[in-house]
Amino acid sequence: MSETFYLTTAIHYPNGKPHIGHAYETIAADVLARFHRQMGREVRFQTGTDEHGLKMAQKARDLGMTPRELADEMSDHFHALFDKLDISYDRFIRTTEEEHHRASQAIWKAMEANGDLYLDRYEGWYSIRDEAYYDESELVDGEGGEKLSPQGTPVEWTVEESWFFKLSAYGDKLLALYRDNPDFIRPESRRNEVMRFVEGGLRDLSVSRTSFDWGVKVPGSEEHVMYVWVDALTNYLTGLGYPDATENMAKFWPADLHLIGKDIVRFHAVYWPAFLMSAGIELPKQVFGHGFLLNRDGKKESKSAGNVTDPAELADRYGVDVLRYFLLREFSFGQDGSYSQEAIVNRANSELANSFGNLAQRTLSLIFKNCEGKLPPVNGHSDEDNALFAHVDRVIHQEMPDAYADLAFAQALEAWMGAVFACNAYIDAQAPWGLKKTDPERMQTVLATLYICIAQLAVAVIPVMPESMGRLLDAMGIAPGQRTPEAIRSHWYSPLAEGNFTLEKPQGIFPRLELPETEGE
Ligand code: ME8
Repeated sequence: MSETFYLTTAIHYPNGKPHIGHAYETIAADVLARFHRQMGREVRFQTGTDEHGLKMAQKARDLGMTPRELADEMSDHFHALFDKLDISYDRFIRTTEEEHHRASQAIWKAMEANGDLYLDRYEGWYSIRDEAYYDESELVDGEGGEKLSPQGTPVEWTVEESWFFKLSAYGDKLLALYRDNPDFIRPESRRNEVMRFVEGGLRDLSVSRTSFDWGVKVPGSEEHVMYVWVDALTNYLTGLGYPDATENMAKFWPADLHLIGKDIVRFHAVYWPAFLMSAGIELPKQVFGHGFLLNRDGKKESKSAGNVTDPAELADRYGVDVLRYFLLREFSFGQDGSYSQEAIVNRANSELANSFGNLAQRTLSLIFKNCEGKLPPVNGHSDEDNALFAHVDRVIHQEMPDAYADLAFAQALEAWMGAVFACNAYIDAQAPWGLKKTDPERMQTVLATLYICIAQLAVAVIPVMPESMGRLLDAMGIAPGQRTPEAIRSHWYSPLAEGNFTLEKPQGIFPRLELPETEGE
């Protein structure tokens, strides 16, 4: 059996349309899923929508809809966006699915059977937007002196009867988990934050609500619905068929990676492992909290702040692959970054159109014109050819896979760009356009060398730009089954070069982009 890899994104609140942060996280997860598949692993990739909770209920009420209607409408937008962005998910989960209610009740019963749930009264500062209670000491003062959560959202003093989870009993076990598995929480800065939080002592967690009924019913206590985070986190199990002992559970649980944003690390790295320990279920291997995308003014886009860029519009305007490339190339994944449309255009033009696109276009056009579209033979290698191969090999066999596996997307693409620059420097130095008359054999070798390097570099960025690299490799006569770096190096070039394939007149893959007139002033 091949090695497996189960990764998940957060499930998104469908209380509005998706914003760029949702696209960012899901694209990053998709790149990883595609990368691991390319490495021959059996990947399962899950995303979806988180449809319960007070936030959904309130938003629906404001809009004069039922929560179910709101969830249906908005979940469709997420689904459609992810399809548009070429997200290769295996399962799109909605927490209103009946299977999910069953899974959430099963984990609840397992925690109850372990003696970790009890009924009491809850009073505290509750933020509806964050769906979380905060300790008095965590609150900050707003501009008008009002109390705000550490995320800057309004809080209200709330009193209700509630089921509690004995989180306080899990502090030492959690600290042991973090100590024994230094990679359980990444990046390091988030791990430190969580460890400090847990070392400060954990209080029991209120895990049910009676003030509204939009959620999963508590088994045996039907006037309570589960705190939305209990059911939300359980989605990662539901998608594999829990509580049944399914083939997918056996194959894919524990999850290899929960990819989430930095604001919800505490839920995934403290509550979730505690719930799982309580229920006697194995723990996921890693939680990675990525940074936030901010707009050009350094502000976080959010539905509640109303400053949302529609990622589908960006994809229509600049191209899906350009957007995917930009988001992963521009920012260091663990850190926040601010973006602008000007930055998208600049990055796409300098790196995709002018560097890689132009390299491919120049090379293929020369083969088309000077070699009648037939792939030229390699007539021995010079030191320059060998140096270029060594550079490209290092990048695609070592630097890029290491960086992808480490979620260092910007580094993977920086290494890729370095190899593209090396190819451009090589073509300029070798000037194959001048060799046709003076040394046609050398021209053939130079073009063949570039052809191999371009194909290898295209394969290495398939996870980031699947559609455009697919198009380029099709045009180069490299079939889907041949799109592994190993296959390219060892098998395909000679049969192609023996005349089985003829290039069509090459079309540019990345057009030069322009900024719409209203942007970038
Ligand atoms: O938190 N930049 O849902 P959500 C980057 N339903 N990432 C961002 C972002 C931004 N500006 N804004 C949000 C929830 N995110 C819960 C999750 S999981 C069991 C339940 C990320 O729709 C955010 O950090 O508010 C989260 O990982 C994801 O988008 C969904 O956010």
